[in-house]
Amino acid sequence: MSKAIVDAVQKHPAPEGLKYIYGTAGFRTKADVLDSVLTRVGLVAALRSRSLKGKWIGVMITASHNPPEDNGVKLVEPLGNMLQEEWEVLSTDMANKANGDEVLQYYNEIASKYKIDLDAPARVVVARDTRASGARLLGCVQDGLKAAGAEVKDYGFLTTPQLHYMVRCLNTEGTKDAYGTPSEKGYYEKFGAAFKTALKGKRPQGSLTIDCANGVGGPKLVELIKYLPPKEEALEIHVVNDNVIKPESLNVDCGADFVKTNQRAPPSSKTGPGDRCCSLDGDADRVVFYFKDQANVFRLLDGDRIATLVASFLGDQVRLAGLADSIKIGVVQTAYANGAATQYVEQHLKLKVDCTPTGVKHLHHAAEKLDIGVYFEANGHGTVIFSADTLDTIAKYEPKNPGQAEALSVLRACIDLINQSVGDALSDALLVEVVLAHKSWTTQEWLSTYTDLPNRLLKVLVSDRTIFKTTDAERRLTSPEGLQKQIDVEVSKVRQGRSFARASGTEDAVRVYAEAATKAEAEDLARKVAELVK
Ligand code: 16G
Ligand code: ZN
Repeated sequence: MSKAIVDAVQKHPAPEGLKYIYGTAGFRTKADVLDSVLTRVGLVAALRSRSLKGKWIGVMITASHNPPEDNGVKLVEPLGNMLQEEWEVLSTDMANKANGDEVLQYYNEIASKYKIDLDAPARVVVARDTRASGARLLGCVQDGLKAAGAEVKDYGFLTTPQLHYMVRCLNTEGTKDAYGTPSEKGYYEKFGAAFKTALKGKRPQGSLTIDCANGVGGPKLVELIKYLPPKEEALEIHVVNDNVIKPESLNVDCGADFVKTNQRAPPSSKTGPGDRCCSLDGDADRVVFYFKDQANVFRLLDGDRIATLVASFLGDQVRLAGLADSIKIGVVQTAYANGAATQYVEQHLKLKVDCTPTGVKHLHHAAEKLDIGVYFEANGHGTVIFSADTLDTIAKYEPKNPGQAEALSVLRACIDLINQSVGDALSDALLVEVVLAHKSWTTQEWLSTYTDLPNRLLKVLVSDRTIFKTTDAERRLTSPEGLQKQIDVEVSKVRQGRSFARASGTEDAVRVYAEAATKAEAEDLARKVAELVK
């Protein structure tokens, strides 16, 4: 095996002078400098699987909403969670070893440090999005996996959440926690059936247009639609921006990141006032909704809105089922959540709000501590997770009357409809449709639940972003010294002011967020804080 590892690494030499980091969402950069990283990730995946007695580990090749020339890779833990932080560090170190001998030495060091039996089975599942570089990078991972003697299942093209689903299904197959059939068909059948049951014969108003960012979500959505109830009985879906034949169009002028960042519909959109739309990102783990109002003004319904909608609905169903005393719902947000959303959850829905640092893994961990944890980043990443005790309570509960029985059955269907392994744009979009159908709400009614505080996000280029250190879920700076005090002074000058600065985890920049009672005050505050940061 040793020679095979050295040979595989030498086949894909590392470019000189580059430093790779396993960041918030794995390794991500220009695709043409990733070959060496992918081979080494293959080795790490095999080690991780062996350290867990041969459990299946996932490798997803994607760069999400990044431009077409980028790519990336991330590892998935057995239940579909993001890679453990300790292993992120090992991955970073492995990616930066200079040559085959150093890689082999580090491989053996990891094995001895974690007492990994190198003869134990290693099992790894791989999949990729539709980027042109994906096939080549897949070859690089496979070289690493083969050299490490791993058993490999290649699912071809999948959305990121579908890969997480496969990993969880494979590891729970045949146990009491079995999550589903580990195949694409199994995924569509599970989510399609749950959608039908959760609707309870109610029909969403009008149709839904789904912009797929010209990414892998397009063909997968077209497939999923075949498993949904016929449009005459339930939901009519129009699929747009699903061109994966032209990989250079991925995420260009469309998709969730475009819509959220530019606060407008994709230029190609032909929808009229009131038409309900949503956009996925390039690997379909993010979704945001939007529509044009009667005055033709663009209205965004982002991750904060999805969280409030879903939390309020699940809260109602838990109460109607008679379970309010035993099941508590909480919402997890980041500092980017609009202050009005936080206030709405706390004061109107009367639910607990937790705030965590940016990045799905932080929200996921916080949500795991709740009975029902609803977590969404404002940018549309998110899902709902149910604790083992809550699942048990809901499964065993005997309803006392037909009303309770009805709510209980909706809750059970929602559990199946929500991808428990990770935020899934396709499953999240269907969940939103279920809630709107039950509430008989239009997007305008959904929007009217509260009014967002005007806000502004700025990107500031600094000479060294690593000096910006934060505390309190990134809401306050501890370094550079004195800066937080200056920000506080500016915040206190505007009405309903809030502002924070944090180093980006994905770009070489500091992000400044500000909100206030009026647009002018929010813009002004953001500008002033940006000046302080420079
Ligand atoms: C990554 C994160 C996303 C986060 C974003 C923040 C995952 C899967 N993705 O894309 O959740 O919102 O980084 O980027 O965790 P920033 O650090 O550049 O602001
Ligand atoms: Zn994504």
